[in-house]
Amino acid sequence: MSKKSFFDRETPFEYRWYEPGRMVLGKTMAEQLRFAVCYWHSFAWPGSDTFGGETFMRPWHADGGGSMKQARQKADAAFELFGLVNAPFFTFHDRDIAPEGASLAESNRNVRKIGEVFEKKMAQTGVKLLWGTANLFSHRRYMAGAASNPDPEVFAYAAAQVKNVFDLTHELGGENYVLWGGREGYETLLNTAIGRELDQLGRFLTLVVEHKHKIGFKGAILIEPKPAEPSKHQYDFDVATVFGFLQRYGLEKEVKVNIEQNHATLAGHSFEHEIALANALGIFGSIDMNRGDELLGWDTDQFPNNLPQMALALLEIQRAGGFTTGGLNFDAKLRRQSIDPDDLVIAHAEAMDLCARALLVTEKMVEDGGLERHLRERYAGWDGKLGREILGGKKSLDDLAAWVEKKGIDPQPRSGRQEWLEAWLNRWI
Ligand code: XUL
Ligand code: CO
Repeated sequence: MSKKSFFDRETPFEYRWYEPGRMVLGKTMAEQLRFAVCYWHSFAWPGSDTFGGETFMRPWHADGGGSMKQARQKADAAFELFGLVNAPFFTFHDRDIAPEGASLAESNRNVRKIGEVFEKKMAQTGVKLLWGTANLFSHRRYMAGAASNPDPEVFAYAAAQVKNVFDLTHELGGENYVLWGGREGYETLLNTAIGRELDQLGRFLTLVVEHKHKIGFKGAILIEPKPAEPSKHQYDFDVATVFGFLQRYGLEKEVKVNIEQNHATLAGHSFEHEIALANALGIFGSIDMNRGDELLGWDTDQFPNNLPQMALALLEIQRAGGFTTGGLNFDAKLRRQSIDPDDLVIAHAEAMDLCARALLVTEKMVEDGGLERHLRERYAGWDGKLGREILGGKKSLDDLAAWVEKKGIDPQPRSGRQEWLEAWLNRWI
């Protein structure tokens, strides 16, 4: 008798690592990971790329899609998937969930009608909304940007669209509102006034923050950095750039970041760098847990499958104190040949299972405490008298010059011990 293997399609898929109720580092796995399924890649994208059209043939895309009946069918399929993989949260753009109408008023009504469908389904299933966002990049009116558009009427239109989806996010109990830059960037300086466009963006974000306080939204507003694509140069390049922008417009206490793995690597950073920096700057919010392809220089939005990388990212999230309003969103799409409905289930479930496994790796690293011990020793001097006086502003350049001369010190280099630390890391994988 042959043993059932992973490759028997009838073998039911089971989580091997993800146990939602298991305690890990003081919280349940479900509370630590706060998984979210995104609407856009999984239900709105038909499998097209620049060279070819639809491959998935979802029923709600038939005849060009676009009817409200199909939007409802899509919502049924979406909530069925959330239930199948036991995902506690979802995320959406307004245009993913409902078709664009003949006017903004009609588009907004369409979004609101599906919002009512969501409200019922959320109450029935217990699935919650991690974040909502507006699609300010697909329609041709936004080809030169939304808030950064040279035409203030486009700014106003985008503001009206954001108001509708932000209000809906609030009414659905969404825990965050996200702004990804879309086409807020440029192709050529020959037609772009950067200073003006940044001021426009700063104004737009200020309006969103004011609206948050007006409606009493208790969640976080998040910007999602990305260095390029669709624009050659995106204004929200990376975490450091976003922080500088927030400071310039006085919003660094109001807005945090949603960090995406593939956006980090496109900006020339590791995922964990971006999370660590956001934590250091006090703006860590949430993550989009997908990966790129090492050989491709664009945003491939693949489901995560690199355990060491994921463990390092989750370690930085622990160092940031874990998620508060944020969570772990799979902004990830199937490869376009993965056309069976169960491919969608397996992709999410396998990604969730591997995240759970990565969390267990992180648990071992945190409990061992080796890394923190090493860091404490490495920086111990800064907790001593000299370090505290320097940082406390008690020493001028003159003072330090006199002190070095008087003491006759000659600081000796110490090993950074990188290979030893890498060996330490590999013990837990
Ligand atoms: C685009 C991207 C977006 C945001 C939401 O690269 O990541 O889907 O996550 O607008
Ligand atoms: Co994203």
